[in-house]
Amino acid sequence: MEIGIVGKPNAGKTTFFNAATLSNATVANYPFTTIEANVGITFVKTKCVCREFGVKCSPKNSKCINGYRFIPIKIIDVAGLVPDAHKGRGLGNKFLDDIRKADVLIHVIDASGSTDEEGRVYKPGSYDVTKDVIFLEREIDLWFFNIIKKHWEKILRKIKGENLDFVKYFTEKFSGLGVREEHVRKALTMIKKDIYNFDENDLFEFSKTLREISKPIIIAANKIDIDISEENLKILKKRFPDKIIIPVSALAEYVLRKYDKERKIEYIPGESSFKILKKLSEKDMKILNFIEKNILKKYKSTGVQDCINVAVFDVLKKIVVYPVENENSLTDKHGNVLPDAFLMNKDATPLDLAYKIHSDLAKGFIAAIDIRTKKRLSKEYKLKDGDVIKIYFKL
Ligand SMILES: Nc1nc2c(ncn2[C@@H]2O[C@H](COP(=O)(O)OP(=O)(O)OP(=O)(O)O)[C@@H](O)[C@H]2O)c(=O)[nH]1
Ligand SMILES: [Mg+2]
Repeated sequence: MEIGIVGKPNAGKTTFFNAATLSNATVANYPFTTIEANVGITFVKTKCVCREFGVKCSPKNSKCINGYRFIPIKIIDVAGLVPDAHKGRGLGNKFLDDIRKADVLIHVIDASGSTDEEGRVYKPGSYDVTKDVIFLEREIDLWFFNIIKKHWEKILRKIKGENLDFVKYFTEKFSGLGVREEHVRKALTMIKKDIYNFDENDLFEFSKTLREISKPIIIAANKIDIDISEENLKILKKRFPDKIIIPVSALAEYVLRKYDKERKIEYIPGESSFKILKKLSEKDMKILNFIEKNILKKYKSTGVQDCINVAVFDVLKKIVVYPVENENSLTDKHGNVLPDAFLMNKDATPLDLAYKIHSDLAKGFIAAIDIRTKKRLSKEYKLKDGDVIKIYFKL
């Protein structure tokens, strides 16, 4: 699973990345600060099942803080994209190749309207923020389209000549773009036209639809801490009622996580409050008071964790499943309690879970038990969010 961060220069992508990963990649108030992609690990947050079972977790593949399970996922921050990047403007869009495998994109926009489409700085409110949404999605769609277009004629010749299955062959060809068979099938049903009769417009529509399915975009309306952003957020939501738009202050989240790490405060990512742990300087207090009043009280969180959670749970519809070896102590063979939390697709089965743990486990799969009901589950049972499962197998 990978999340890609995209947006025009200077929108706050790297600040978002640093907040989400607590890294120190370079941030600056000028365009094209980032040239090489930053790759890191962030965490999706879910209520852990430990409280329900009354146990204390000792997680291995994830972490548990105050009853919340944090599961790692890869996140990538790339260079800014400007209009006509697909024609080579700015840094072009070659760097989009860095996010070709991303399952979902977070589009960071400067909701304060203080940067133009090239990332040049102006007075807050002087730039129409709705323009970003349109141009950026178009650039990404054109990038996707151009990759597909380059191979299209050859693909059609090949499947016709060798009588191959289009969906299978196409998916194989573009698996590097994170495209799966079900994405291609869905895009084809939505286009409702014979692939052999596609003109350029049809191919663009098909590529765009496939991009929307295989790389959905959510919008992080960043710099929400700047006054005018509140008004712009309303404009964005009105203009794009079907899009997911989340108010974000990447800078505030970065400060809170950093202060938590320095033990100045206790802060759990995504929460609406923090606890001050010691006497702080006047400057620190001023910053924290500002964040509390203008962001946490108003929007319930800084929005960074929300973006990651919405991307993983609402958009990609992932569920969390906990495999254990001992159904009584909920441990693995080393005594770790609820050691692993796996992100699975919503229609995954116990056999899929076995594969995720180890292919040997899947090969020798006998049965699975739902720890809550102690009932035996069929191989085809559809796992549910929060399931705790024991798998029986022979080697
Ligand atoms: N007020 C405010 N400023 C922010 C926020 N996030 C980022 N910034 C500022 O916006 C400027 C650009 O931030 P970056 O994170 O470097 O932006 P970027 O999108 O990675 O920029 P490029 O790498 O140049 O494309 C910096 O001055 C940041 O401090 C925010 O939530 N609030
Ligand atoms: Mg950057």
